Amino acid sequence: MKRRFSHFLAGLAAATALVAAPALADHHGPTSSDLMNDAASAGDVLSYGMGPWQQRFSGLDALNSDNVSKLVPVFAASLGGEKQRGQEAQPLVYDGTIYVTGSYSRLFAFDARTGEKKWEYTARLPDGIMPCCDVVNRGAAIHGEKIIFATLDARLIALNRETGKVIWNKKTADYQEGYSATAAPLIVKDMVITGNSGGEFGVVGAVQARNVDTGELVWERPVIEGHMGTLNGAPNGMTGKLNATWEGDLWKTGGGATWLGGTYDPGTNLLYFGTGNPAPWNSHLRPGDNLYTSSTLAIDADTGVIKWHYQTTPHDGWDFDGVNEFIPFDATMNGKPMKLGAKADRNGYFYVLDRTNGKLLGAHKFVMQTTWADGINLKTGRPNYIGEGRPGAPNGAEKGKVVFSSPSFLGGKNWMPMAYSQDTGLFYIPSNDWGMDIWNEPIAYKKGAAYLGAGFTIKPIADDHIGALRAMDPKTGKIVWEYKNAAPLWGGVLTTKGNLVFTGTPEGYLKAFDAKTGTELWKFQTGSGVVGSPVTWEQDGEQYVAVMSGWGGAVPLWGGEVAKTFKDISQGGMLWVFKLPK
Ligand SMILES: [Ca+2]
Ligand SMILES: [Ca+2]
Repeated sequence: MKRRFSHFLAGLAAATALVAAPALADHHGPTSSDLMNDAASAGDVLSYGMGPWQQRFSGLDALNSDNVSKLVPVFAASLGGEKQRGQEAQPLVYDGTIYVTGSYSRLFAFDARTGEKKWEYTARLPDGIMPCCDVVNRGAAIHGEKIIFATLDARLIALNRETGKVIWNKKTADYQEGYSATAAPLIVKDMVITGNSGGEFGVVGAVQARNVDTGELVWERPVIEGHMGTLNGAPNGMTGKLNATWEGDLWKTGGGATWLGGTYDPGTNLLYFGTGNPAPWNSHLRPGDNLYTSSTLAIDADTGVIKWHYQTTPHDGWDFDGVNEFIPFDATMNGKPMKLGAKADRNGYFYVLDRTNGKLLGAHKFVMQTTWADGINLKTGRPNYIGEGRPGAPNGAEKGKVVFSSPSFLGGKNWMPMAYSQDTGLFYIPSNDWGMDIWNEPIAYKKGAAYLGAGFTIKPIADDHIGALRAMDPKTGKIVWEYKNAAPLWGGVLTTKGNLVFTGTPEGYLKAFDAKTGTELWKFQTGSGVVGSPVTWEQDGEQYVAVMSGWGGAVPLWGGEVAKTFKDISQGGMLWVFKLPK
């Protein structure tokens, strides 16, 4: 009991720090204030990332590195259906119900004590949707009586969380132009904030804020310079400066999809959204930095105005989307307490920024090899590019010079979210060591068609692993420990005050590690690859852990020569829930 009580006090302190007054319980469901307090409320998991900072850190320690070896399943619940594929969702837990999204734009409600299905909603998807990288969904958002998720045909749907009946259903973009949506929505100040997918089809990345009760648009901010933002139906200024870093009309199909959603810092009122690759991949067709692609943007939550940007890969030529989660954290650096944020980028570097102004404070390689750049210049913030690392320009109709590039376009880290422990001060990065042969080809934009102008083959670069879970000290850039995995890691990470780090593997295991040393302490075979994000919460006085199992995602579609590490993995679609025996 001592442990739980101390956690309660810590939670109370954190809650007071985040919101001025504790919100009164609303019998209709969680309020926006409850969502801001999610990291401290141990009895529920109300948001993607377990709080607006999305640190994926739980203050619970009843389950810990001393007893995790005894962890056993409570139940498993099947998503059913003839079609399975990747299950990348993070569960939400509220009021005795576990909510999970499934492949093919489905949403399920399960009894959190028995695993019995309460209801299921399946979106009716049109023919001709164009998801680039499997039919996945990463999670839902909860607010009041609603549960909200995005669908593969670029819609946002709010359901009654008790019945599964539709409350509102809004088109966010045109799927026939190549738009889709897979990220979990973020709820801030009674607005649903979402990005868009489709960077491989020449779409224009944008962030939208909608009224959570009606689904009506409040503001929109396109992230490619030259496009106009809106606020309450009126123009609200151009993004950047027309043609400053794009030639001609290329900005009209410039990419920069904001496909992984964002984080939010209540202290600065800033939303942090990453932006995807510029379109097309063939960089010789678009001279310039191509702002704001492959960047982190800080956006005013009330107006949708961009307050600062930091571009990780100016003039990207390798599909280094900059979408990865930017996680706010507070730490003392150079003797000074600072408001920081960190991102482990597709390009293989881990960036630490001042989250109030975007100033670069550190950039550290977290993968075995980066062939495209030799470090990041801390003064200019720009990569030290290696000229021969860029694939060559096509010669007429012939493809350009093939180069070997590492990381591969699937990234030093892809979508799968890292975690930050307030206890150890370490980030836990689910990373991959792999390279690719890449070359450029001629291409012209055609609505609704792939807009790459490039070809590739993914290759392993190590004998003993592709995946590597790495503990990164954000102050020093030192990798404190690493766990190597044969197949590429593709699932999210959870860390707890119980000195634990959880993540899944394509080989089918959910694993627990000692947060300080990386020693593997526990594993459980779920029957299919784990590419979802685990969560933990307290229920009836016990600590629970849940994760989705179901192999899929981008790797089996694009895996090239690394496919042999996962060729025998079975598909699936199960929610697994664990606790210690009584
Ligand atoms: Ca919570
Ligand atoms: Ca991309």
